[in-house]
Amino acid sequence: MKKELYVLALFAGMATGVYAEEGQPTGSLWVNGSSSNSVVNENEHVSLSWEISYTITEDPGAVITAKDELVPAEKSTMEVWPIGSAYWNGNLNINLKCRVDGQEFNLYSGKSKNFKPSGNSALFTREVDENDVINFGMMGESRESGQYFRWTGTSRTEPAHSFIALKNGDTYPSASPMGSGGDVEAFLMPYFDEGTRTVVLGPKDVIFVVELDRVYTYEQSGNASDKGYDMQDMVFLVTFR
Ligand SMILES: [Ca+2]
Repeated sequence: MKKELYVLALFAGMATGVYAEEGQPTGSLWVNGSSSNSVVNENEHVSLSWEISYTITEDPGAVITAKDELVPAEKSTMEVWPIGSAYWNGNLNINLKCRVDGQEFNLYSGKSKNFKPSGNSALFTREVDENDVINFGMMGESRESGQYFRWTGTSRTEPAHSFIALKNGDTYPSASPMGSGGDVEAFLMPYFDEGTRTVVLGPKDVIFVVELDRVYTYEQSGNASDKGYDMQDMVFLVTFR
């Protein structure tokens, strides 16, 4: 321990003007009352002070485009996790596909009620490169849903673009109960700040809230009693490591 203090005291004397690597803590550590030439002797008791700054980097895992495509910020491992699905009381089938740079994968096909986290394994894991374009396709199997995939990569003004990708701090759409004060499913609550109506996520996460039945919001349809556009028919999380 005494030897460590000796080394630290020397370091303090030399610490002025030290530059740290990017992302590393910066600052100084010094022996109180010492000058830059001081040496701490064995058996001498000293008190240390320090002032260290940490840089917190909030690099996004991926950029969300205006068409809700994801573009990784760097080469990384992408994981897709099911959060929940409240689609026709859970009894009808839903489907989820993913396309990474044109290559298509089937991620889920089954009952709505089974679309939920299961142990520690993701629904889908894939190595992705910086600037890959990642798209998702979502479909519900009711007669009202139209039974076609609603793909990202389409304009948000298209009726079938009935979903949105959101990152930490984003506000939920006003058309959804999360944005307007309606009923929010329990599975979505950990990702929802009720006070601000914003998204709560890790910095490298993206959440998709998806409407699988309707193509028009209440405002668009003009039918205020139609609560079908809830964007909770399929909810999944995409994370980058
Ligand atoms: Ca719905």
